[in-house]
Amino acid sequence: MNRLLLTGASGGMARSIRPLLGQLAKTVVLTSRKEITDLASHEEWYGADLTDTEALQKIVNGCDAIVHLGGYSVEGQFAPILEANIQGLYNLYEAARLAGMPRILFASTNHVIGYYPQTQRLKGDVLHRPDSLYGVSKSFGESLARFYFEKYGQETAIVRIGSCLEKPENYRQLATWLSHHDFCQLVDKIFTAPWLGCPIIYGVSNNDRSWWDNADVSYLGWAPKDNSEIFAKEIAAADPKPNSNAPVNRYQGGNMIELPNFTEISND
Ligand code: 15L
Repeated sequence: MNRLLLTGASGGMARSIRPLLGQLAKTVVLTSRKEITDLASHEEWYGADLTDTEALQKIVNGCDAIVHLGGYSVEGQFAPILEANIQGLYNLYEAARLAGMPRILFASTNHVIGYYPQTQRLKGDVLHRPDSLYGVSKSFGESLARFYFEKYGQETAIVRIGSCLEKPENYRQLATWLSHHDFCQLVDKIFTAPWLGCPIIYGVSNNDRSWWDNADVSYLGWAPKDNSEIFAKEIAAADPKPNSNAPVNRYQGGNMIELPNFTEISND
């Protein structure tokens, strides 16, 4: 690959995959609102907002692949979510369509299915049960990706990311954890697969306690290696008696369900 674009490039997840992206493409184009100064020799940075259609078009032009981590990634009020995850995502897909439809990895979230109980095992084709306005905006994103695939043939890997962290920090994350290493392997599989289509993939490591089933996307050959079980004792020591009635321990979306109404959340 010649040029690979990474949006939302100043965030934590982006930082974890930057070294890998350098192995996938000659030039890695980073874009974010916040400036990135620690550029490697194969990286270029362009400041842009997803609402700036002209700037976005210039950045997307000439790219062979897009890892889209940009956007609003927590619960909040509607205006900024609308701007980044709905209008902004539409702008990205239009820019991609006009630029010849480079393959896209769309960072969706487990919060599109957050209201399912933790006792249920899910495949990618279940009905959405979003747990937040943020989750609703990602549901829109999944639909938009599917629409561009059906109408134009735009390939997208819809990745419903669990909890992509250095290590799990509570009981719920023993199920939802996605290690940085496994995420890197997934990115590699998505962009090297001869055919991708528009699959829904749960972004989760090989955790004994996972609630998600990726059997439908076995054709990608992704075999996550890490298992959160090695952190289970540490978590049990910190919290020996988790409250089984607390939403964080009942619903897949965890503490997103416990948040106050979005109108009460400050976006600062
Ligand atoms: C997400 O989608 C969020 O971006 C992140 O802040 C966490 O809430 C994560 O999901 C999770 O469910 O652990």
